[in-house]
Amino acid sequence: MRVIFSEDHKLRNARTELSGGELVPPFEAPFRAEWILAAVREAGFTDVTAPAKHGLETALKVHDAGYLAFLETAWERWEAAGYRGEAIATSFPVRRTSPRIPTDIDGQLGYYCNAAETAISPGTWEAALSSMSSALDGADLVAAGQRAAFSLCRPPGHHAGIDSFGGYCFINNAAVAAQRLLDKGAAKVAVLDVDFHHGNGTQDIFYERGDVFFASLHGDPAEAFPHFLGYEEETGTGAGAGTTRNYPMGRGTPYSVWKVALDDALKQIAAYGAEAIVVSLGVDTFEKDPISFFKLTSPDYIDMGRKIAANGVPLLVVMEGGYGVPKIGLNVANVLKGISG
Ligand code: OKP
Ligand code: ZN
Repeated sequence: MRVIFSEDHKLRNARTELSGGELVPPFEAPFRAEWILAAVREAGFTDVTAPAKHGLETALKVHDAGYLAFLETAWERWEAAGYRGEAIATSFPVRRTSPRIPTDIDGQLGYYCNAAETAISPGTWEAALSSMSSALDGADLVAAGQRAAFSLCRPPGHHAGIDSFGGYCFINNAAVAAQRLLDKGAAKVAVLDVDFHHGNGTQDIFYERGDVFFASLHGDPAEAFPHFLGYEEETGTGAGAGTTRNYPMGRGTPYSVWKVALDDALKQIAAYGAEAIVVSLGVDTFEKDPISFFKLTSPDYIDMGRKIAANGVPLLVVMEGGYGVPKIGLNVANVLKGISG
């Protein structure tokens, strides 16, 4: 299985995350990708290539043009405003506000932000582009007939919506990859999100579309980030009616329970008739993850990979979350092993 990885992920190296009222070193940091790459190589996945540089053509089919233009220049505008810290949104258009988009950087930062823990820093845009490029090259490999590929994306993407960033995410890599698979000839694609956190950005992007099925297994939003989306009753609307499935689960969920939801999600994806599956792979379901509350163990990830591959359709695995401990590398490698059989 080919691994697509860009060293430019290192350009996303924020100093701060707003956590518990403090500015702390971000959980989503460069060492994550280094641990994952080392473990994946160690497990025998040594065919690692850097992605080509891609433009925004595909991203513009899943994101708002004004949003992408904002992201591209947000840091320079923040710096030009004379601020000394990183760009953190402080004011948000919640209920009963004007639909107008402000013109100043503070107003736009709040307008386009869905979660304030995530600071925009120098290099964030360039890193997000490189991450998107890894997803696009992976999609192209799968479209060209590969059974499976692994896009080692960083920063992650599944919390980036049509027109918002947050949850460590800027460009929705999995959504861009799914769009690319459609553009290369697939009629129907599924995104299977197994990250601990609900893929609210991906759901937002495809909620009214019938050409992408979205299924997410995650911590119950009543008690976990992203808090405001991911309930069972959200099943899609318009042309997308019936093409969203959510599996919220509670504190302490072990693999024996989690895998029942996975089996159902895979059954739904097969019934939908997806020609390829993009897997939003987060390993923050791990028992030792510092910010999550499921109880998966390292061997569970091998079985997870086996189950996902059993559907028989081509797979693009896109990296999302997983934090804190070097074992995130082993857990990712185990998923790839399970997929490879
Ligand atoms: C990104 B991904 C912890 C609060 C967590 C942000 C979580 C983002 C997760 N103090 N807030 O889905 O792994
Ligand atoms: Zn996550």
